[in-house]
Amino acid sequence: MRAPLPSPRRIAVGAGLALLAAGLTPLAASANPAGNGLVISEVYGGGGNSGATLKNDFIELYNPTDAAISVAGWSLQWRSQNGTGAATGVTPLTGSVPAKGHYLVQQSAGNAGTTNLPTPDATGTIAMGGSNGTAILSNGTTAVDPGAGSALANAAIVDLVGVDSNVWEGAGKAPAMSNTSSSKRNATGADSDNNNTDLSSSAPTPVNSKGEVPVPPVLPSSKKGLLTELEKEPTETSKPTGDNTTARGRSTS
Ligand SMILES: [Ca+2]
Ligand SMILES: [Ca+2]
Repeated sequence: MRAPLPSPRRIAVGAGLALLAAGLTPLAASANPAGNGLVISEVYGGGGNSGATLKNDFIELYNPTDAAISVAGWSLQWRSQNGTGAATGVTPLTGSVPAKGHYLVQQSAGNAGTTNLPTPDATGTIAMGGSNGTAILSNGTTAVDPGAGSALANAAIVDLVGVDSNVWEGAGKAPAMSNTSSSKRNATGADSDNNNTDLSSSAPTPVNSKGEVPVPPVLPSSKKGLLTELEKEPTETSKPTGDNTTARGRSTS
């Protein structure tokens, strides 16, 4: 009668180990391979750096579902490449991410760059690393400590992207960014919880919740022809003359 008892126990233990091996699926708030929750779709820390087109850093979210998802009370957080302990930057979020749509969180600006981001959905002041660091989407506003290595079992983390950083999801970190490249998902919204295969680096493509993208400023060099002649000639000839006249007028009187 005692012989059959160990068998079910062994099966239960075996099942538990299998779940552990599978990445603790029932406990993992950040596990979203089913495409049923928000993901961090893009991370860019080179904004305003030398050679950058965009003036600001940003983090972009994507909603792969058919219904809007509220982010009220949530936050986007940042920890540097070799950081330990809690995230050092926390940007509270408001509003919601539209169905099959994006949500743009603007971060700090640098001295270079020519183009503004489209109107952001939330704005923070985090100076993100230009080539590396960790972005965390949290379901609260308390700074999260993502630990080190794979961070798949933290209930406060909805999604995490470790860009050449000391913490990541699953099998490895996402490759480094640069002043002209962001870390973004290879397929829209696709999240297997492995940063190393889910994301790669290419030119930044920020999109806000209205679907708007950056609009480059109109530079004088692009206005060739009649418009330039009409605008430039009167300005160039009248300005020195005006200045001289004013200077002479003042010195005379
Ligand atoms: Ca994930
Ligand atoms: Ca994008």
